[in-house]
Amino acid sequence: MRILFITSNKDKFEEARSIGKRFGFDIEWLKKEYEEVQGNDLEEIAKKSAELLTSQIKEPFFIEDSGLFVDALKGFPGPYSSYVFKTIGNDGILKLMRGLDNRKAKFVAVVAYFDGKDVKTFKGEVSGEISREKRGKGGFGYDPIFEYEGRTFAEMGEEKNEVSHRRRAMENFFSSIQGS
Ligand code: ITT
Repeated sequence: MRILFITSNKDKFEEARSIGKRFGFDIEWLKKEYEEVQGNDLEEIAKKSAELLTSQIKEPFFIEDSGLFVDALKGFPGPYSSYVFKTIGNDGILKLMRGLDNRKAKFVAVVAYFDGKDVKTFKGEVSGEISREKRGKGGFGYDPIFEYEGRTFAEMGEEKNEVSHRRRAMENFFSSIQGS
């Protein structure tokens, strides 16, 4: 089955395509920057942003909104992950975390799918830790500082797609549409 993924982020698309392939879905990229509604809750942001897009895109599509939530920073950058990455970036996060022993963090992804009629959301989460320094050459965004079972996502290559927040959200999404 072919499904349209709307995102401006090529890395997100590549990962989604690779995950989709494992489940027999052919993910097609519609490269587009869309208006992201503001808010504190990823699920609500994804749902409302997809609903806004339905005025332009009439066929079924999905978007996906992700965020990094750091325990010791009370969930920051969370829904502001995109802005924070563009401004202070990984070095800024590492600086904020200097001297902190609680390194716990999670990545959350929410897929919002428009089936031609309604928008439904599917969530995926992965727990890990913020590393003490950037490590690894793969991945994108916060991958060099997000550690999962001893390796950063940037050190995991394709294995990231077996355990990531994106994988988990997409797995929930695929299993819900598989039977329909
Ligand atoms: P679209 O909204 O156009 O899809 P985006 O890059 O703005 O693209 P998000 O809002 O979902 O995507 O991403 C928020 C930030 O989190 C952004 O800076 C990404 O680089 C980062 N991010 C998302 N998924 C990630 C992942 O799997 N690994 C590392 N960083 C990630």
